[in-house]
Amino acid sequence: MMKRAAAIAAVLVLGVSGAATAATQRPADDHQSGRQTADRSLIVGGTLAATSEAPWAVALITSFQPSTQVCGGALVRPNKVITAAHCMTEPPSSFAVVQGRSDLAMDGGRVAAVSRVWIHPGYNTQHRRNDFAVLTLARPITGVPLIRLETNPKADRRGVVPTVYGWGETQDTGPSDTFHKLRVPVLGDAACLANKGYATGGYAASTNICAGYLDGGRDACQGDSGGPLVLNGRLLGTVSWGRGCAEPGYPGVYAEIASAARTLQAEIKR
Ligand code: 4AZ
Repeated sequence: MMKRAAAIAAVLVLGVSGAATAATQRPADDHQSGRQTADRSLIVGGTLAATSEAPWAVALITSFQPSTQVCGGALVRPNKVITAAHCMTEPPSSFAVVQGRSDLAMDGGRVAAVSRVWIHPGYNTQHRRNDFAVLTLARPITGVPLIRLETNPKADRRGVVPTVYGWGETQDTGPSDTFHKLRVPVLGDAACLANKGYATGGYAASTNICAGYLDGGRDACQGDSGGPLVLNGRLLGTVSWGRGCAEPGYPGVYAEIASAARTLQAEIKR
C-alpha cells in the first residue's frame, strides 16, 4: 500500500508538476497532500469494466517486486504499446505491461516486459504536449485484438462521447486497482482554454482534447495516464493531465492521437 502510494506520488510529481505551475492560485503543496495520494487514485466516478470489452487496454506496472501499477496504455501491435511520455520516469527494464487482468491484485492475463521506450521528440515537461511514448515489448502479446489509431484530426469534435479506460485512482468511487471505464464528453478546446491555469499550463487546441464534466465528479485520475480514450473503436487520445481529478471546472486533458498519428505510426511499424 505504501509502495503504491509512493509510486503514485512519483507519477504525480512528474505528471502534475506542470499543472502545479499552471494552477498558481492553489498552494503548490495541494498536489502532494494526503487528499491526493491517500484518497485519490484512478478513474473517478466510472463503472467496472471487463477487460474483454477493451482487450487492447494494458496496465503499466513496475517490473520489480512488489510491482505497482503506474499508468495505462493501449496495445497497437502485438509488441507495441502507446502510453504517456510522462509515465516514463524509469528505464525500460523497470516496466512491464499486463493485459487481460481486471483486478491487478489477482493473477491472470498476460504479462510482457518492456524492452525499449521511445518518447515523442516534441514532448517536454513544461508544456506537456505530445505526451506520447511507444513501448516495445520483449515478447509480443499475441491473439489479442489491437486498437487502431484515429488519424482524423476532426474526430475530437465537441459533443462526441468517447470512453476512457483505466486501473487508476477512484477516490473511493470504486475498488482501486480494478479496471474501470467512464464515458467523457468532448467539451471542445475552448472549455479548457477558458481555464487560465490550463491555457498557461500548456493546453493546445491542435494537440490536446478537453473531455469530462465541468461540474466535476467524474474524470480520469492518477494511474490512468497513458491509458486509452476510445471512440468508434479507435484510439482517439491518451490520458495526459489535469488539475487534480474530477474537480469542478477542471476537466481531463488528453493527448490527441490524430495530431501525432504519422509519427506514431512510423514508430509503431519499426
Ligand atoms: C496524472 O497525474 C493525472 N484528471 C492523470 C489524469 C488527470 C490528472 C492527473 C486528469 O497522471
